[in-house]
Amino acid sequence: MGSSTSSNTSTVLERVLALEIARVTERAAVAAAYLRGRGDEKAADQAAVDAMRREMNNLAIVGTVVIGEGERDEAPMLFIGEKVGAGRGPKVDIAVDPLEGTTLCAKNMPGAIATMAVAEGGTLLNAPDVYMEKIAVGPGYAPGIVDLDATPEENIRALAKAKGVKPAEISALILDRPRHADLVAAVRKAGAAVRFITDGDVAGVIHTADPETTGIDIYMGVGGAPEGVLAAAALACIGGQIQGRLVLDTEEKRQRAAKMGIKDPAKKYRMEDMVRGDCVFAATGVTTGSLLEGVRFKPGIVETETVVMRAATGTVRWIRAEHRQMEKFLL
Ligand code: VTB
Repeated sequence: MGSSTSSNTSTVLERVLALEIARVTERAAVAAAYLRGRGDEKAADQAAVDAMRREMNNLAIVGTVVIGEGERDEAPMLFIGEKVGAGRGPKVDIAVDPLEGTTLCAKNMPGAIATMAVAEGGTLLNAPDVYMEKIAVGPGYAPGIVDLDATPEENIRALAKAKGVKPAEISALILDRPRHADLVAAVRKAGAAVRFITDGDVAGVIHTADPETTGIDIYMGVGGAPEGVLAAAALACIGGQIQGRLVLDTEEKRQRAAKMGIKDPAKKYRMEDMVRGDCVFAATGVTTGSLLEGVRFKPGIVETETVVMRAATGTVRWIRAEHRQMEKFLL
């Protein structure tokens, strides 16, 4: 292993972090999994945050959280701006969602994951925890095939045409929320099918990358901005397109965004604007979903499933781990 200076960040992202990052999401996922089905979202989230932070501080990085659990004045752990890592190694930006789908975990429903991304320093969008309008499709389409500024009908028609199918053969994934009533009606009017998810749009966006398996061609709608940046990090690895626009509908939100350096509150971010360099993305299943198996507790063994992806190479690794050292999870 070479010396860990910022000049060889790429090498370090590849050779060290691809495995190390999996430890971090594994640990967060197991911590949350102990609290599956207890109806306590906060406790599960806190357990995942604590575990993720502890494990992350073993990484040989000089990390700054740019997408985190909240903003500095709220002083949660893993707040935006928090320095993480062992304090030696490359300077990196960190995006975390230690428990994506807290409700799914609290209710023990499919699809909760622990997820994070590590990117070269200064290359991830620094976004406040507000809503983001999103649209995403998988790889293989001409740039700009769908667009946030086009109508849902136009997007469905353009996608169907590019895929060489009728709109009726297109499926859109949308968060099941009253705010999406008009969007859902428009997608159906265009002839496409809607599949709903109750939560978890990071995995939702990732599903567009493999429509033959998932049956999902396009993700549309308004979800969390942090999840948008994490989803962009994943798509930067596996291909596809995502656009996002922050929903800054109050003066307070515009000011929070301005403090993070966002000059144009109406900016439409392309994937390349949210993730500007190499990055590594990882997610471990907490509850079994269509992307990942959840944590399984067996006598003397904890099993986890993790996916690790890297932007520079497009490599995707699926890591099924059997953990036999229980002490590490009980700290
Ligand atoms: C969004 C979505 C997430 O929660 O943040 C959603 O991006 C919250 O939306 O994946 P509501 O405020 O409408 O509940 C998730 O679904 C899970 O954290």
